[in-house]
Amino acid sequence: MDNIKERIDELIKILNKASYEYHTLDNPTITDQEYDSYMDELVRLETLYPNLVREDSPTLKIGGEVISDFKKVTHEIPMMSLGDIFNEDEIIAFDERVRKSVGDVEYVLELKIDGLSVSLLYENGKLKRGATRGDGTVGEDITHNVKTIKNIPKSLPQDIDIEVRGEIYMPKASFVEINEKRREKGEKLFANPRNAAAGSVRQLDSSITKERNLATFMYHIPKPDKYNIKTQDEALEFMKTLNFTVNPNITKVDNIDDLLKYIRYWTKNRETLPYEIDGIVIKVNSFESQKKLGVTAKVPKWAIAYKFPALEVLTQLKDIEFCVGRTGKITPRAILNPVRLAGSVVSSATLNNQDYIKEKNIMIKDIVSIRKAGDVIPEVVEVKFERRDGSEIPFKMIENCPICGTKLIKKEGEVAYFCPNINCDARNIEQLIHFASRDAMNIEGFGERIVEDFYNMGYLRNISDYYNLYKEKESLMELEGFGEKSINNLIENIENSKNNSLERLIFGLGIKHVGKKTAKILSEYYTTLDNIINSSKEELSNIRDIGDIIAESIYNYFHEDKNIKLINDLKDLNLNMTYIGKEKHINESFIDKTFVLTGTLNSMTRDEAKELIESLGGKNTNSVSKNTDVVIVGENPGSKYNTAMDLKITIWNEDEFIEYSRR
Ligand code: 1X8
Repeated sequence: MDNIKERIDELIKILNKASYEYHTLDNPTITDQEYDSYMDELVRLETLYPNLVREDSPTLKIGGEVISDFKKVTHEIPMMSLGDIFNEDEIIAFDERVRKSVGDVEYVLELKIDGLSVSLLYENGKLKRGATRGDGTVGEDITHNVKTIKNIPKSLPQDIDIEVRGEIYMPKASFVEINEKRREKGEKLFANPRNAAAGSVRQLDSSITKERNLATFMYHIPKPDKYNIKTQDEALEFMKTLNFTVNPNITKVDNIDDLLKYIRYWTKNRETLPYEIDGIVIKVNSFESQKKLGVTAKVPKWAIAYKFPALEVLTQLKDIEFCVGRTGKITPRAILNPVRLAGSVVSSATLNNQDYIKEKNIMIKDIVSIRKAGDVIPEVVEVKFERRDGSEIPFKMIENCPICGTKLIKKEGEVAYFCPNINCDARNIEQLIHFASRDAMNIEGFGERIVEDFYNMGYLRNISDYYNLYKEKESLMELEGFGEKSINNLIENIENSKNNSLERLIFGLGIKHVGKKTAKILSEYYTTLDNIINSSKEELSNIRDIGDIIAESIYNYFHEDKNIKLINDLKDLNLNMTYIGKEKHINESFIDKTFVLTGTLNSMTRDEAKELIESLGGKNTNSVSKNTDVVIVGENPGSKYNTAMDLKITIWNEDEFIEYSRR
């Protein structure tokens, strides 16, 4: 019997260690199969000897517990909140106040996790209670749910009594996955990971919480004296030895310059993290100094939260407008009361299509929350229904093109409406903008405003007009806001674009279903535009990645009189119509530098990214070392990201990578 008990203890130790390495350290040392076989052995022994089943056995099913209501718990030491500051001047003022009181000071800087605070109570090394912050004094007992969170240890490696505090959050990946499932089931979507985490913790049935994949970072010990801990960074280290997950991106600084550097770094790079943060917490490291600084009625004077510019804000939706794209597609757009969002002023947001508006039940005059999607185009997240007062105006889809008045059509299997008029001004202008855009002919200077003006003045009605603009030089120079120099620049940019490789021209033509990638495939395969024009539908559809629909669209495009004329005009104007091959521009940011990729990029595959790096003169390697020049970090990066930070290697996020590659 003693032998069996020993083996059970041993198995539990192995399984707990494996689970900790897997969930907390993200660094498994045994395979899933090994884990399963230890677990099987433990289950077998426990079935044979039920009196030896330990209270904290990992076999005990966690996540089936259902409670009838949340018990109130009183925090022995109140859970404080922090004072908020919003700009660098306030950070400097905080630092000055602290120094006035305690002299030289060391700060611990921590990421402010956008989740909800939790208190965990252990007795004799066993998890006894989990509680929310509540109003700081009285919170709610969520022990049954806390037990389902994988990186919260159920028992500690030391048999001590301790309370630790931290943040429960939902990783971005879990958030996306959970909303995906909710969408499929027709359930209401969570607005953001924070709301999703809060909703998941307030569940009576813990099996629901378990499915939500929550996680924690612990950052505070309320009674450090008991363990002879004298500073915040010792407290963090101590929690690590107890198998709690402590955020890895924590640093110590002793001067304002380094403090601001950290703040600026994370303001810029927070999107690269796999979880959301809403600021930086600045804490005086020494507990003695903390005591000296003291507290106010509500918040400590030894710590403060610097809040980032908001990623999501409320504003009023004043109106809904409709944009006509170059293919005639109609996209509704929300006109907003201008608000600051993530560092810029936003006055409109996309509404995608009429179904999206209906799904979210959006009305004109609603108060809505908006956020930046993928960090660029603002998007309406949800309506604040509780703010409605009856004056809202229901949305009605238009029936005619807002520009040319033609009756809109809806095609089989498509959600969006289209303007079918191929001479619609809006379509023409969008097509001209597209032709000059960066990924197409890359004619610098021809943005939205100028193309629209030149179109309305009659200088630019179709694509070939770009290449005849030089004839209008004298009269263009007379226009307000243009001088000889700027017109010369525009004309030179147009001239240069004549030498572009074929794929840019093909993409620029705006053939339906032909994106950048298809344009490249066609160019590589056929090498000249004439070969493409003379190809049959069958031949086209036999090319890798080109299906029947795309083949049909390409074939039809090159057999329409209007387009044949355009191509002939462009030929006469001496545009290059052959594939030049891999464009190899040597780029200062890449040449002779060593790159490492980690995480998933949104706009390209790993192989495409590697190809791009090499085409610009850079080298790819797989592991981060002192010799690495740049680490490119996508979503859900691995440990390479942390190594890069430890080694202080330059980190680019995806946008920066793309930005540098285009210079
Ligand atoms: C709130 C938070 C703190 C920390 C991280 N995330 C938060 N949401 C931290 O100290 N690392 S501290 C805190 C509070 O005291 N209200």
